[in-house]
Amino acid sequence: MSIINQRFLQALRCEPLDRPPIWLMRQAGRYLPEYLQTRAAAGSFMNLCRNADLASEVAMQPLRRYQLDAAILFSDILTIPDAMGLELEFVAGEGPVFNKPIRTDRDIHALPEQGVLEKLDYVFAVVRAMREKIGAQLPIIGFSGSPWTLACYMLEGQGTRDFATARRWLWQRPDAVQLLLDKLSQQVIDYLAAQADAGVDVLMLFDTWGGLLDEQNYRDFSLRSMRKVIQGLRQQHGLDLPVMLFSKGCHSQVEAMIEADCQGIGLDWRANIDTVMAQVNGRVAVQGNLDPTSLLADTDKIEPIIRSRFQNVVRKPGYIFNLGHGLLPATNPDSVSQAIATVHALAAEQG
Ligand code: 1CP
Repeated sequence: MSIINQRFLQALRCEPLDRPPIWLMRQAGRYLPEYLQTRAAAGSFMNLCRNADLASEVAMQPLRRYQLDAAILFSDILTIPDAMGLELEFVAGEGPVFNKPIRTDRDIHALPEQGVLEKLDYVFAVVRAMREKIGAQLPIIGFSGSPWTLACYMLEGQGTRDFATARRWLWQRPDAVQLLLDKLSQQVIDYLAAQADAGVDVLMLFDTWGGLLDEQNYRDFSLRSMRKVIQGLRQQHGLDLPVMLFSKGCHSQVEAMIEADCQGIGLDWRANIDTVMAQVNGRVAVQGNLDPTSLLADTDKIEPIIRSRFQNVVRKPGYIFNLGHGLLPATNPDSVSQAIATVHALAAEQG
């Protein structure tokens, strides 16, 4: 399908543009009253993810409010471990919990390698429903958690502050962790390829917990498995869709990420966007990196914040405007409008 709004795809090829493409991590979510209403109708977050009508509806909600240049699949990164039998639950106020986390090497050996994709059919149904609603208008981003970030939740059993249990495994049982990452990499390859078959245009790996690792472990465990995923997509499935890596807290590893053969890298808010854009110099696209807490400032403060951070990059080839992490539930939707309008104005002034 030939997508009408090519801006995001052009930026991923580092082509010059009159303004950067704009999309926002967690653009569909709890800061929107209409999202909360739809989630309530679904009964729970996982019910929402499993209902193609409602999940595609919430993916459309931010597109109706804002001039965004990409849609993102509405789902979660923890769908793969759930389909592998760990039994995901979202406990109110506590976030994701696995009823059957990995406790021993034996649990890793016992993880299924067959039959996982079939259990994820509901995700591909959401992609198809989104495509039906969006038509050719916008590109759709498909995604997965990175193998390491999935392993973090599987070894820990839930989200924690520093994933100390998962990190301890790395030092105590590195071979077992590599086996886990290899098994996950193959699942991620097949999962992303199936999303591509269902109609997504760009693939993104969320490596939210890559930044918990020291440099060597980041390369040996997290980045190594993401590189495997990219190679698998290309070699096993013959796919040439652009792939973006978002390793939160890893901007000192940009060179290694580029070597992993990705087309774009996401930066969190701690990176200096000017410095990284200069360093990358058009070899891959760079996405980011507004601090999501900045959108909690008074709405009239948003414009000067955006101007001070992004004035030098809005016309640079390969720049994609986004946050440095997901939109927070407390965000005022009007502040999001203000941020987007300011990016438009900044780019227009430089025309
Ligand atoms: O209560 C609710 O309605 C659920 C909130 C929610 C939402 C809206 C969760 C639970 N997941 C999502 C959707 C989601 N998750 C998307 C959809 C599309 C969009 O961006 O608009 C995406 C891409 C994710 C990815 C995701 N889930 C990540 C990676 C990105 C990131 O934010 O770092 C992670 C770490 C998760 C796990 C997860 N899912 C949900 C929560 C609250 C969490 C984080 C828990 C923790 O802090 O460990």
